[in-house]
Amino acid sequence: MTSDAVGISPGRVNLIGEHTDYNDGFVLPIALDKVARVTASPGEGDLVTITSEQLGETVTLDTLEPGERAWWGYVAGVLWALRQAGHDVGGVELTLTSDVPLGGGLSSSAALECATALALDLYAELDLTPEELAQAAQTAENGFLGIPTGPMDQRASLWCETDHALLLDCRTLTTTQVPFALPDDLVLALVDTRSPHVLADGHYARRREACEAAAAALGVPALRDVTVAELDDALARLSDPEQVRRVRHVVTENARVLDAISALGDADWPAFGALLTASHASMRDDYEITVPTVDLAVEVALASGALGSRMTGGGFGGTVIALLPADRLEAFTAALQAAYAERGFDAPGVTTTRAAAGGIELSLRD
Ligand code: GAF
Repeated sequence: MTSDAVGISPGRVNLIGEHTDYNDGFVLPIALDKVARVTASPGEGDLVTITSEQLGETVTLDTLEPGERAWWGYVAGVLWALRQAGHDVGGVELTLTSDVPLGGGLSSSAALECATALALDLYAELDLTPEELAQAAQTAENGFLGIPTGPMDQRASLWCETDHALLLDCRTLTTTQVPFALPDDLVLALVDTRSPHVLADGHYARRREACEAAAAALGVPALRDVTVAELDDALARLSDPEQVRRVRHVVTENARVLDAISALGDADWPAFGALLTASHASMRDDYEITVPTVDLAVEVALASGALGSRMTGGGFGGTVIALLPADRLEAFTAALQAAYAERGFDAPGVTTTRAAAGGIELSLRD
C-alpha cells in the first residue's frame, strides 16, 4: 500500500457529439481546467471512511451497498466496482475536494469517480490499465448509483490531453487525440446558465430508452449503424414521432462530429462553429433537452458574433459553450447579463477555458 496516494481528474467540456455515446457513436470532449482531487490513506481495519472537505462531512461505511446516490456514492461506488472486478482493496480513508461546478453539465461526477479510481489504483498498487480505470469509474455510476450514462465522461476525464480534443469511438472505445488549440483571436467561452442539470431524474434514461427502442425497431444493434444517407428511409419506417426526432438527432449528430474533425483539421473555425450551432438546434428541436436559459445564451452568443454556440453535456440546463472572437467576449457578457435580467433569469456566469490535461496519480510519500 502507498500511503497518501492522490488521484486528480478533471471535468470535461464536450465540444460536440451529445447523447451519441450510448448509441455507440462518436464524441469530441476536451478536459476542463477544473479538477476533483481524492486522497487515499490507510483506514481503520476494513472500514471505509469518506470525507468531503467542501461539505465538511464524513461517512464511515462497513459495507458497500449499490443504490446510494448521496455525495459519497460517487466515491464508494468506485471502490465497490473495483471489488466487484476482483481487486483486493480493503479499508481505506478517502478525502475529496473538487472545483468542478456541480450540476453544470461539466462532469463533476466523472471527475470525482476518476480521481477516486486513480487514487485507489496507486494506493492499492493495482496497476490498472487506462480502460480498467475508466470501467471502474463508469461502473460506479451505472452499477452503484444506478444512473444509465454512457462511456464518454470517464474516458474524457482520464484520457484527454492538453491542447487536444479526444475523439472517442464509443463502440470500439478507440481514441484519436485531435489538436485543439484556438488561435489568439478566438476564445471558448463557458456560460453557467444557473440552471442545474440533473441526470438522475429520469429524462436522461427516457432518451436512452427511446434510442434503444428505435434501434430495435430498425433492426440495428445501435443508432450508430444508421448513416445520414439511410436516415430518410429509416425515419419512414418508424411509427412513433418521438422516436423519429430522437433518431434524427443521433444520426445527424454523429455525422457532425466527424465533420467537426475535418473542420478542425482544416483550421476552418467558421465551419466548426456552424456545426456547434447545428448541434444545438438538433438538441433543442429533435432531442428536446434544452431549456429557455440555455437557448437564450446560444441566441445571445450568436447575436454577439459567436462563430458557433451550443449547450454541452446531458442537458436540461448546465453550461453553454460559445466560440467567440476574443474582442467580442466583453460585449457578449454584457448582452447576456442584460438578456437574462430582462427575462427574470438568475445572472449567468461567463468564463473561458482551453483544452486541459486528463487525470493523473500522485504519490505524496511512500
Ligand atoms: C452525460 C452522460 F454521462 C454521458 O454519458 C453522455 O451521454 C452525455 O450526458 C450526453 O452526451 O454527461
